[in-house]
Amino acid sequence: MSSAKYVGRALLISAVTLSPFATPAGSAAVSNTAAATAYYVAPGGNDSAAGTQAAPWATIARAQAVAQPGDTVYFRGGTYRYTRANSGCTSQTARVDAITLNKSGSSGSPIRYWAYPGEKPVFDFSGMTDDCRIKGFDVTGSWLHLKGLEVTGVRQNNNLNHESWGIWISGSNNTFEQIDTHHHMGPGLFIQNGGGNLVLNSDAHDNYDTNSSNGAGENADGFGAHISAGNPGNVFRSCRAWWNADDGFDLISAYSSVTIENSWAWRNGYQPGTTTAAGNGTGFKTGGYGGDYDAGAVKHTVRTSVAFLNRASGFYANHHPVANDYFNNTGYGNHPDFNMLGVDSGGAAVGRGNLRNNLAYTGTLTSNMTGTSAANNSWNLGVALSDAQFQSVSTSGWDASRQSDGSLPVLPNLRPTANSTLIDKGVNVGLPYKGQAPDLGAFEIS
Ligand SMILES: [Ca+2]
Ligand SMILES: [Ca+2]
Ligand SMILES: [Ca+2]
Repeated sequence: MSSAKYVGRALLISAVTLSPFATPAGSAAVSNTAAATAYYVAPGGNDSAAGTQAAPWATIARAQAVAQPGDTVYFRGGTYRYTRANSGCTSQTARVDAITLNKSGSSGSPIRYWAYPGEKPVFDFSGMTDDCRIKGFDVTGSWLHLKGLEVTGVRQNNNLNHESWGIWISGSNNTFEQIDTHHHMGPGLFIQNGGGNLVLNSDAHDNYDTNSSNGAGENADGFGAHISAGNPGNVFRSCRAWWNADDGFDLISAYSSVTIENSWAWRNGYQPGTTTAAGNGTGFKTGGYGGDYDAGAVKHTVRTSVAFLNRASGFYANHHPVANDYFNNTGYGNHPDFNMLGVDSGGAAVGRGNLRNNLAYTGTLTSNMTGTSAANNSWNLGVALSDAQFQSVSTSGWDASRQSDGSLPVLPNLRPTANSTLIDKGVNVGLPYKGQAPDLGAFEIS
């Protein structure tokens, strides 16, 4: 135990020791710290208090100053309002943070910032007046685990910049779980750098950058990763993105491979809640480097995901120079459902993508397929498609409440019937399946 740690704990002798959550599997062998501690933060708390359940702090900044790897900070329900950043704007194009998480946990002993079970802490940045770019959460630390937090309202208070950001990440090996990030003037969650970050069971919606210098709506994606080389292992799993003014998921300018799986994107590219066009409007924008060939291009993977009613493409290669893997996805009513527009080393347009077991239904199904590797997709097989092949083709209800563990709701929407022509028409791509072979699309039925 370090002396600094001892001093911190000595000041908090009444803090509750957290035994059930303190020892993740496998941590005992590597742990050299004292028993993990639980701290508490609440609206109306006091940063001069003890940080206990009975006497909670007021701010996450106070909690970070004390928390050590392995500790858990619980946030009680209610709204945490921010009116100014933790530093001043040095210019109108500078960047400031409402919250800076720059203290890391460690492998097997993350620092946890969790909603108190059954409660909903809301971080509301809509009252901030800083006259420059704002990050709601600026996560530069690593081995952190944020869970159950709602993050809303980051503003652009001038029109000199491309965007502000709800959650901005440059650390590694962090987990963002059951995060609801919405109504920002910029992306909901943006991985600028770092590897091994997991975004799990999280939602990003209704983000709209009305004051962007390059056009209203051009930059507010739901989720994005735009990382440099050497940062593998970023994963978006079971996430949803809807009514974002630009794209649902965006991997432009990512130089390390990213995986998106079990995720849904719909109605992106509009002013939220309307059919008025805004930004690019792609469900899953899976790469690209500004339209140019780039020798540093990497392969991304998008699988078991659904895109529907996006203003532009459901799944879009965005001039990517190499073939990404697109396995077992469902596109419905996008423009088109799958657009594999890539670029070759001479700068010419060419199809790029490895597509297996995908399902495209209604509207224009595909474009720019010449040059791709595409087999066992619904359009290759000539599978007869009709609404009757699905339990439902409803495009509403996809934003239903998640299950208690945060996983996606189980809906009939775009899920094949048990006797659908889509059953067992796929080929083994290494994903689990039922029956004789994988089914087509994002949902394995039988
Ligand atoms: Ca855009
Ligand atoms: Ca975008
Ligand atoms: Ca099957």
